[in-house]
Amino acid sequence: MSKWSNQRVESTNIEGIKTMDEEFYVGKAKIRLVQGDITEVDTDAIVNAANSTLMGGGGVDGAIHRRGGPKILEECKCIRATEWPDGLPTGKAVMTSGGNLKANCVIHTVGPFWRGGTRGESDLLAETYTNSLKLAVSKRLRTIAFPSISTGAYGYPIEKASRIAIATVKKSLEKEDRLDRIVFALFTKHDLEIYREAAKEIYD
Ligand code: AR6
Repeated sequence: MSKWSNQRVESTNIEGIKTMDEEFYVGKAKIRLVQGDITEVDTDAIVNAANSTLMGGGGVDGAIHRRGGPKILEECKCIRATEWPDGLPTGKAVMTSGGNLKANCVIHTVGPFWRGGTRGESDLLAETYTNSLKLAVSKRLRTIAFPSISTGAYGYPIEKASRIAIATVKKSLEKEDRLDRIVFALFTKHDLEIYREAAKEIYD
């Protein structure tokens, strides 16, 4: 049986601002909702909200390649040349090293572009989380950080996306107990609040 409990813990975010982050548990796995830049997170892997070219872009993708350096792009090119010559399909996930990042690895996944919700977007978004977690487990990683996939340039409404993100991670952790810590690194206070509400709704 998985246990879900939560507590607020005081911490200092990247701007040095004291915030009350939220912590939740599914079994032994800790889920933290934090506000900040995912490139600062020191989990084993951080997840990149990439596009199917794997050649970089704006938002989280741009930040990860900037901070991580050229090694990540080189490895992405190699993946394109070998595994995915036509591009990484939406919902799938691949891994590179973390270059100069604190995280050892980057898991690149492609979220769905929001087209009104009738083109299978919710299932595809859920797949990005399950495939990223499966990949992390298959590589024996213990800790992973997610951004809010698809809710920037891809326009997925964050109220809907946050519920899918939280519910999918919970479901995966209930099946699979080899992960110790999952972090949601939300860029703005507003995004963090929305994820908090989603978590409360799903688990309370
Ligand atoms: N750390 C954490 N979250 C961030 C960061 C960061 N450094 N930067 C932005 N966000 P987006 P998408 C938030 O656009 O919607 C790229 O060009 C941001 O506020 O990064 O999946 C790719 O190459 C938002 O809430 O990803 C693709 O072409 C969330 O991360 C396309 O954008 C996701 O925004 C993918 O779009």
